[in-house]
Amino acid sequence: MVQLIIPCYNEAERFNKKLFFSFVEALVNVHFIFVNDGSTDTTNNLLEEIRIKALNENPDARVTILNLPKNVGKAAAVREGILFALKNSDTEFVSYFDADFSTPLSEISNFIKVVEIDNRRKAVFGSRIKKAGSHIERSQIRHYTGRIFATVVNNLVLKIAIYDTQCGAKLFTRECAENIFKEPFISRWLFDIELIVRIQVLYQDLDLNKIIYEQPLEVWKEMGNSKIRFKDLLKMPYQLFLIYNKQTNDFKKSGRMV
Ligand SMILES: Nc1nc2c(ncn2[C@@H]2O[C@H](COP(=O)(O)OP(=O)(O)OP(=O)(O)O)[C@@H](O)[C@H]2O)c(=O)[nH]1
Ligand SMILES: [Mg+2]
Repeated sequence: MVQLIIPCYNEAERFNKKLFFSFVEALVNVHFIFVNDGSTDTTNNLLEEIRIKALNENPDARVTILNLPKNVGKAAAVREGILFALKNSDTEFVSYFDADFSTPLSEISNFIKVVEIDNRRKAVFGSRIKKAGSHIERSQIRHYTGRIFATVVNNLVLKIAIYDTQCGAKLFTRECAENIFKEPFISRWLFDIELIVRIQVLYQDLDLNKIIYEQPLEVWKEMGNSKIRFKDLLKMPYQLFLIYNKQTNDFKKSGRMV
């Protein structure tokens, strides 16, 4: 079974219920875990309404709401959701998608396909590649800043080519998730990079290109009302430095120098 975590912070206005229910019918064997991260609006009521409607429409629907008493940020909220999901012995895959559905939930089927087709794959990342045949609607400024960010991170920290580290849609096998979500994250918004670093350390004797698969998304739409604040952007270079340091230490501890 796939456990799909959706972190929600003050999503009462932005959350598109119609869109959510249009996906739900097609997704069998998916357990939705909404993590309400200390929202101060009516997100709690919205999620409860969704849960009841989903059950009314389909008694087998699986929707869980985790209410965190205070706001801990996306990284910690996703981690809470994943740790909760891993307690279920039926869990084969865990995944997280943003609540604005910039990545449509229907993409999850492609994620599962690519991981099932090759059992060396442990992680699938949605990748916003603008190419013929895909519909990636992203503002020019975000596209270009994203490309610069990815290039810097690839060259300085990861030393491998990941086209899109920051896409909010990812899936992991149980075995991988049990390891990489064990420890809390350093950063609120760069935890995707921390996850990649943890994967590098965990599978250091294997070919990382076979472990991580980037799935080009068919559709991705920028939804606006981003919750990343300017203050968060300013913190990113220092957080990247901390992640880099931690990576070096973790490799040293495991006997490998970078
Ligand atoms: N748990 C938690 N989730 C948050 C917080 N802030 C944002 N989120 C969630 O993180 C996800 C992404 O937030 P967005 O505001 O869409 O981020 P974005 O800047 O639009 O990022 P892109 O969509 O990738 O461009 C959503 O599911 C939010 O609800 C927070 O403080 N805590
Ligand atoms: Mg968004």
